Amino acid sequence: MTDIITAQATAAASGAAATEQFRNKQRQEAAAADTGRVDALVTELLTSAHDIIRRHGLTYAEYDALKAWLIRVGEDGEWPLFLDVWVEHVVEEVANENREGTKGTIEGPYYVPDAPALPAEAALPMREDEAGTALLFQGQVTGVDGTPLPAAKVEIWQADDEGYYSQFAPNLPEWNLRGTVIADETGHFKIHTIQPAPYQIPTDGACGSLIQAAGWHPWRPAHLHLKVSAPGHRLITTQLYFRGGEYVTDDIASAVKPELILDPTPVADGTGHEVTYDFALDKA
Ligand code: MBD
Ligand code: FE
Repeated sequence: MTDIITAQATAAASGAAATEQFRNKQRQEAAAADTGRVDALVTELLTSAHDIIRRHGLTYAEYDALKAWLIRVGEDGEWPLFLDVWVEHVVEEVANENREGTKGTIEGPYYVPDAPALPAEAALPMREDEAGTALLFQGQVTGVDGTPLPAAKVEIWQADDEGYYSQFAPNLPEWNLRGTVIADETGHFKIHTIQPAPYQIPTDGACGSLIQAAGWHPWRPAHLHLKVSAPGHRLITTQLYFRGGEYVTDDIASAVKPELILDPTPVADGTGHEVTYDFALDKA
């Protein structure tokens, strides 16, 4: 993916990698052509800002603090993080409001396309001594009518036991805990991985400063990220959470939905947990 070397676990290092990753994505180019929509959206956004300034009597000190902070968001490469944590959940809500199948939620800043292809039963790429409780994540991909979808694709990416994502934190193998699992002829998959840790927004960058200044907490609950797709069907981008886990009811990114909470159970031989979650895809 990126030639930015994330030598340190800093906000600026992960921000630079996330910014570079976003630049590789082409989705934004069609939108800029529609003058009327740009006019309406930006005018309303600015009008809302003007209204907030009047209602709260914004001071010059606050205006300058805002300016300084916005400059720092860019310097730290934290626009992808800021937008995905505090804005994307509403974009997702609008984009998926008419879907019938599995609920979607935000993609976030740490997806990398083209993770290594893996067979229907596989372990995610991980270090030999990968820390964390083993997790067997299995299920079936079907249409909304229950029809099994052969050779469905289950792209999965997740943080490790310390809450770090490969390619966005230092000293991790390139594809650690990332894979593209090809389900079998009945849409079934069986993924051997580890339980991810909750994710802490970097505290040393602009987003961390905002969180501290506003008296918020910097955490997302532990989660698995997924993109599930099959020929003739709509790809779903979603995340799965763990019932009872820290921050499940208080996600800084507002991205938890009740339908997306897993109930893993201990495996009989004591080697970890297992959980089954089935995906239903809408027709394209
Ligand atoms: C994450 O891991 C994440 O999923 C989101 C949405 C934002 C920041 C970090
Ligand atoms: Fe995440």
